[in-house]
Amino acid sequence: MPSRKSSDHTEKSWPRAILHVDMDAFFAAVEQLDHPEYRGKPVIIGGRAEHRGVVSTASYEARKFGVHSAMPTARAKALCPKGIFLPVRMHRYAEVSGIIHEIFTHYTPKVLPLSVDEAFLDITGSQRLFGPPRQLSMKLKQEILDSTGLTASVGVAPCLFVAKVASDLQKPDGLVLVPEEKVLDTLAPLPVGRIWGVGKVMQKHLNKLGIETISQLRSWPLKTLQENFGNTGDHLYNLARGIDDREVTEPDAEKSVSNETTFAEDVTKCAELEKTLLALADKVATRCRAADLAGRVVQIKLRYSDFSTVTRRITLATPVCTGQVLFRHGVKLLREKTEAGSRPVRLIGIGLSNFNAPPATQGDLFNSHAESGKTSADETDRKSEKAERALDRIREKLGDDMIGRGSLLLEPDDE
Ligand code: TTP
Ligand code: MG
Repeated sequence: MPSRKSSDHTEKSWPRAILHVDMDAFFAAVEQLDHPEYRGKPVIIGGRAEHRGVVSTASYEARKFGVHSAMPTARAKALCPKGIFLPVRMHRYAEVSGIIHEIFTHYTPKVLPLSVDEAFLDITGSQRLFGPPRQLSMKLKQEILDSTGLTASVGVAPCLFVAKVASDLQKPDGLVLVPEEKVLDTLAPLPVGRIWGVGKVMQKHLNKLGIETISQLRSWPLKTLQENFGNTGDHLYNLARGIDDREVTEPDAEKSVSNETTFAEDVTKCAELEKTLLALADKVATRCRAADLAGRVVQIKLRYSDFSTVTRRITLATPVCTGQVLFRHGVKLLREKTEAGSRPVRLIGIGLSNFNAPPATQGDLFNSHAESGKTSADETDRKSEKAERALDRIREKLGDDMIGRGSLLLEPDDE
């Protein structure tokens, strides 16, 4: 039956293929992985009801009771009294997040991390090596499962927006391919709220105009949409047609910003090494922010007294540009991956590389996502970025010496 094969575009290479991958019930799935007794049960992760906490996420078993992210935990308890309620263990989720984001880079250098558990991959150029999108996606899903024990859902489409929509269509453990000729039909029945940038307020506005679905939106002329929504009108018009020309840009892997120092006398005490590392991290971060760079790879370098030199690195889920965060990862590498504390050290250094656009400049649509406050760690990191940018401005005005480098106080660990 040659005709079946030739009409099945999922078997062919695509002229442009964007893959969106998103882990299933991420925090809850990690808890079920680490605690086999929770598997198959309603698991709800979040703040405590008595502290007016909210739900971060819920396992698919708990979602059947109507429990969902951002709902007050007290309400979740009322809906699902037999649920297993657990606190957020960000440290553990970040560890798994690091593994999956590393896996993404096996398939293409063009990776745009969106959050702790999701990313876009431009796999257009990867098809020669890994096969067409279905084959590549199955391999990626399998590698994630083998390495972490967790399932991910994948969507592939000719553009970012449709890929993101697609990954959500068959959750959990989904795989949905939307080749060009299926884009319009796939989008048509979906509610307008699925369009990026359409929040609750705009959705209400659209509903009032009688627009519930994307196909209804498509019947409105561009001019009318512009009259009603200004510039956003163009955006609505295009996305309703699956037109989205944003790119997944390759991070500049060559570039790196780093700083190192040689001690007058070899240092064995961890406290002193860490103090120096903090000052170096702050300098590196300040330079990165000045150049509008945020990087995903943190690297430290140590030269021991016998001149043997080691480097240790970690790839993060999202790009960072603050001394606070850089230091936090640097110090973890120092404590866990080197002999600091037992061998005298001559030189210490820290650097940031694998630059992508800083999250705040990735476009409004990404902002709206980021602002939904996905994780407490993200929030802490955003706060430290704000604070450090404020310091940058004061330094610019008053000169560098006015503000001590040690002013970067460490926040309590979020673990
Ligand atoms: P999501 O990918 O939105 O949700 P999920 O992975 O739990 O479930 P699924 O993708 O299968 O629908 O978010 C990823 C993690 O981010 C989630 O596990 C917990 C955290 N999160 C919050 O802390 N608060 C939130 O409001 C949301 C939406 C997510
Ligand atoms: Mg997810």
